[in-house]
Amino acid sequence: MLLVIHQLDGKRSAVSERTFVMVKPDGVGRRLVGECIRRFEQRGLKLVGLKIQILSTAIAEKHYEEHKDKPFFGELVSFITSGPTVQMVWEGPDAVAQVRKMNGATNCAKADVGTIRGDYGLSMQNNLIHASDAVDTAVREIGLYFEDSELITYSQPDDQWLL
Ligand code: FUP
Repeated sequence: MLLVIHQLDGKRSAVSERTFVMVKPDGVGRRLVGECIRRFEQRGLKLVGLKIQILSTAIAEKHYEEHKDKPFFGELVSFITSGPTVQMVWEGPDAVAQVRKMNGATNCAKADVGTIRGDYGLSMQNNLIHASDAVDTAVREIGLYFEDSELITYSQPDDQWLL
């Protein structure tokens, strides 16, 4: 979802995007929701949608439909539906790629230290957090969890320093 092209100076510009982020049952269970939010906020991203829910099997299967033929699909669906999850939409320049970088590699054991997965996990399945891997994926995933009316547009006093 391309929103605005910010002219940063004569040479640079950044495209503002929205990306979908979900703290998984292990992240909620380990009380890491605040830590995830703190990192994205302090990086300069803007929270424009937020909810907490235990996913139904139907929505979990839809979310992970690209993996439906993989051997780990059943375990993945039962893990993601096993407890509360937090859904968020974050907005900002290059948000999709920046959040993926901040989350780290899928397998926490291989994720760089300094990323959420690299700092708080060691597991492949229990990897704490999900984020969209491309702008079109973000549009699909945001649509799975949020109505348009649940996402807000607003400005903040420090926007001028962050774009
Ligand atoms: P990511 O894009 O980092 O969320 O990872 P993928 O879409 O490749 O995988 C989705 C989830 O499936 C991962 F978060 C963890 C799980 N998974 C496994 O359990 N085993 C695998 O071999 C690959 C992924």
